[in-house]
Amino acid sequence: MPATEVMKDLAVKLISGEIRVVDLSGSLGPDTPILQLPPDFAKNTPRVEIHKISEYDKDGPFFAWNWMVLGEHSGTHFDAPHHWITGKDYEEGYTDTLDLQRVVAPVNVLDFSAESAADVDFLLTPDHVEAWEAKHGEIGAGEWVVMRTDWDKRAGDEAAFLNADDAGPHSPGPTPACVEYLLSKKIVGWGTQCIGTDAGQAGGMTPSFPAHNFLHRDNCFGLASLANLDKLPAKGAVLIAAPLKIARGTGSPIRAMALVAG
Ligand code: 23J
Ligand code: MN
Repeated sequence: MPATEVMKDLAVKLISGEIRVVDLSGSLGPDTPILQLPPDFAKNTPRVEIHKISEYDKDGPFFAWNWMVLGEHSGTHFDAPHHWITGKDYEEGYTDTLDLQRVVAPVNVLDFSAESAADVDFLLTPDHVEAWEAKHGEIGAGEWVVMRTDWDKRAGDEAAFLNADDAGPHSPGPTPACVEYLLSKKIVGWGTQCIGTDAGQAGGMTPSFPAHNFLHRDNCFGLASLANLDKLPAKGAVLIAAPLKIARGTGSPIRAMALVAG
């Protein structure tokens, strides 16, 4: 079908609801879980704040509006290559310079929610991904890969979402070899439902935070705190994950969404 016909068809099916837009973002506000790195290791992102400017009152008679305190890496968000030292030299590695064509792409949804419920430190390996591909089809170049853990069900309870104890945070994520395997497929990026693209215990891996290290080394993108992956098919949806055009930004909160048939 010619592209002009595809566009007409898409427009009709969006209006009719035959193609649905699924919301993949969590609510962004003071209760949004925020990553907490050990304070002796690094400075942290502040909590989200929403301050009223006016609400049809003396400060603005006809209008309501707010201003915010908002870290780039807050809530459902995008990691650009410049976020990590391994990606620091990509001129197109910032939120305002990246290639927007890349962020709208087919999405592979790897459902490891049962494994993650059974083990909060569950690690996804190349063997897991290959078994998933044998069942659902190969992961292709330019595609997103996201790991379903149903961690979004914890997002209303920051302690449960971060899930930290004396040994640090506990949440599922990929092994270093898994990230390398996905990058060998030339994916555009990797997304999770947890606070970051890496597992809770990834600070102790070699290298530290392998998803960040390898993804951004290869000019690829990360997505974190994704919601509603349980509403997506394993294959067939199109993910739209566009960051704000922050000047020289390293990441951005996003309204992540997927186009889904039926
Ligand atoms: C900096 C250091 C470690 C991590 C992160 C940031 C993130 O998760 C992030 O939001 O990029 S794990
Ligand atoms: Mn981030």
